[in-house]
Amino acid sequence: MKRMLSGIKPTGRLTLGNYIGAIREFVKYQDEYEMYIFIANQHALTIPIKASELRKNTKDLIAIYLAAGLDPEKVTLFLQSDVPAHAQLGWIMTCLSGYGELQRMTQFKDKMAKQESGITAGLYTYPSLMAADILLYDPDYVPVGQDQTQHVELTRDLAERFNKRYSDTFKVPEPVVTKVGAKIYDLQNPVKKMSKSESSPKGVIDLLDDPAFARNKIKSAVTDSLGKVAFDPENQPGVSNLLTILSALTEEPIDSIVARYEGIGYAELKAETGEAVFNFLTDLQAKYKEILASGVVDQVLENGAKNAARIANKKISKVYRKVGLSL
Ligand code: ATP
Ligand code: LTN
Repeated sequence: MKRMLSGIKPTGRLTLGNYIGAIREFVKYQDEYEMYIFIANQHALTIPIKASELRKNTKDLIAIYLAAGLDPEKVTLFLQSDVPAHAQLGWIMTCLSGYGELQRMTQFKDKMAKQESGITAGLYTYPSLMAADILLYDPDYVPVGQDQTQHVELTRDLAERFNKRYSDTFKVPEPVVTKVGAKIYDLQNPVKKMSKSESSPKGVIDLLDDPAFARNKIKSAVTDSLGKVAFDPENQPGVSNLLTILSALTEEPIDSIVARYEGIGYAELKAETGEAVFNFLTDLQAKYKEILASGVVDQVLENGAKNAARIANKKISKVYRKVGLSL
């Protein structure tokens, strides 16, 4: 079985975009791959965050992952900080990364351009830690959003550099970019990504939103004046976005939905999509509450860290030997 690894930062509440673009994909992958998924909580510290908030985000994230169908029997789910080898290899990767190489990272450049003050050194060296996160486990594939592909490219470069300088140690991983159509747009501004940090409150569906409230957001989604239900992201981004959401939640192919809507208007499409979102959230949140109340999260994380550490510790020992840190 091929191995797959991915991480997610616990920096905010999850949206329907995160579910459709990432979590749902992971649930599908878990039967095909040996999966490792971790919460990148050390990465969350690159931007100031309150301890209580970080703790809550982390617990919520795990509970939502489990509620969405990730099976801890199939997937190793753990916290980055529970496996100290991440920080250990992180330092070695930082020392292997070029200063200019990190300066060229688009995400860093964008954040620099936006935030006038409060840029931390951690934000700058973050891609080196991300490389360590990945290389510790020798995964074949790393599923990431488009914005992270440059970091996976850097990871590949660092793996090759290390292998060349010392000897063959790391597998060079392949990024897997989530499929087209797996991008959900802001309901009020359907040319912009639905994003937990940058959308208008009415444009984004939070996975923990009241389901009836979320249904209303779908009902007031921006569409167009063409009056014909068609999948045409360029000319009809709002309608196409609704079709993507409905198709993702019901597993009905977009073509088949479009065919059913011949001669039928947007109000009906919104009502059906709203209902699908309502049902999805109601079900997800019931499971989420049950999971939080059961205390299972701690157990899952404990087992996950044990599993992950077994692999990571072996790798870090090898690296320490090769670079000359262990005598
Ligand atoms: P922010 O909105 O704060 O920039 P984010 O929601 O993109 O953050 P990430 O932690 O970078 O958060 O995303 C986690 C995963 O969810 C990534 O794989 C990303 O590609 C996916 N994802 C996020 N938003 C969407 C979206 N609107 N549609 C599809 N996938 C998404
Ligand atoms: N940088 C990613 C989160 C992340 C990650 C990783 C993803 C940290 N380490 C290792 C894949 C593999 C993000 O911001 N979404």
